[in-house]
Amino acid sequence: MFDRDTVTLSRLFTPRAMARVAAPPRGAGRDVAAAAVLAAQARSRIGVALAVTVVQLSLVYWAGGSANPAKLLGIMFAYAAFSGMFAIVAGHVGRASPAAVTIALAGDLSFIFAITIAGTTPTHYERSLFGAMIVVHIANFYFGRRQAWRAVVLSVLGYLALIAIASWRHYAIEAVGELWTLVIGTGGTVLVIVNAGNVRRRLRAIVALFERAEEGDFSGEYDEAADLRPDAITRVGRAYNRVRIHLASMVLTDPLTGCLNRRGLDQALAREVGRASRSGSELALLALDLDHFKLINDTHGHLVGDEVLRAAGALLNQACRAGDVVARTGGEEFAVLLPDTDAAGAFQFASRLCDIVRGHPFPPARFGGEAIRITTSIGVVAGAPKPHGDFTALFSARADVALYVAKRSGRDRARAWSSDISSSDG
Ligand code: GH3
Ligand code: MG
Ligand code: MG
Repeated sequence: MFDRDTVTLSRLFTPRAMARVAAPPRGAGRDVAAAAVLAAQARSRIGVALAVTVVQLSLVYWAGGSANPAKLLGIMFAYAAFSGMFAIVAGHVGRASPAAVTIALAGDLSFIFAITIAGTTPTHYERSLFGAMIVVHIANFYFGRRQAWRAVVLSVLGYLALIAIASWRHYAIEAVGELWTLVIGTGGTVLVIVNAGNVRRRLRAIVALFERAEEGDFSGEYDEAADLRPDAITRVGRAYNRVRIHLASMVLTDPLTGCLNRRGLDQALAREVGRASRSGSELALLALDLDHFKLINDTHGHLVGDEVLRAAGALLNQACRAGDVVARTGGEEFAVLLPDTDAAGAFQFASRLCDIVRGHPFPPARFGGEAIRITTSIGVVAGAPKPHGDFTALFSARADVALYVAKRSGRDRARAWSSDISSSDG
């Protein structure tokens, strides 16, 4: 199950697929992308115009159509020249502003309405709406929702102009019927734009979750309840929600002890520093290093050493209150993060931890033999976080300095950081 979901996700979220649904570029980036799209689409535009004209001419020659071939060819060449020139300029300048994109779309719509007037009887003018819908769809897909709305407005204006021209030429036009066709066509198009926008927004939310996960932050969850009708995107969101639990435990926890690892601690520290600096409360960090641990391995073997580490992690977790964070930061090194704790409270707790570790018989009974006694040294730092950049790194460094002093002053003790600590030897 887990594997299948992973494979599905990896297929869906290749970097290229993610880039396609990522937030659209803004400003200069958007203009560069628009120019590239216009340049790339020039050939298709000219190709489609040629095909439409060939069909219209075929109708004239083989099906007795009444269109004027010269007019059809004139419109086709004018549009091909316009599109080609536009693409050349866009490619050369390397940018196309939103106004330029709208002009290009207006060119497409002008071609559709002009070829309709030249090649279609007024009773079939609604055919132009199908063409206009394609332009709106292209605008929506390649240039975003705003351009799509502009294309809708231009299409409606174009179609109204078409009807006006037909009435002016005294063609038999049923104006109410034509307007009704226009309303239905526009309504359908609007629905497609809104729907596509929703899909894009939901995919962007999933991409944002993956981007956070890439940074090691698995706290975000896809909000399944917000999807009124669960669909394929909901299934992707659900799959992410399942997978994120596994990923979070793989990336943020230490497999031996089940405590957070260094990355998990860094995240918890950043989170707690943010919270404490917002609320103005204090925060404490303890850096622990088991004493003479090498000796445990040398005397009892690595397996027993591992078991002692596992038991030490459990012991620290037991001693902490809810909200405290225990992490294994290295081989026989741990850290404990204490939110809402001042220097005096943290030092008292650290001293109690020294007592607890010293008094605990390691390892668990299943290893038999005599109980192993170990001790730990602890560096303590506490304070109210300042909202400046490197507080987290400074905090950790100070806890390490205090730990170093605790080791140097004889081990099995806690030392609190102070500005003159490095000169004191306890
Ligand atoms: P000190 O009091 O100065 O900290 O002495 P120490 O022996 O604890 O420190 P040192 O850094 O010299 O050695 C750390 C030891 O921890 C060495 C290594 O074998 C052991 N160790 C580190 N990671 C693991 C682990 O995952 N499992 C086991 N069993 N031992 C480990
Ligand atoms: Mg060590
Ligand atoms: Mg040690």
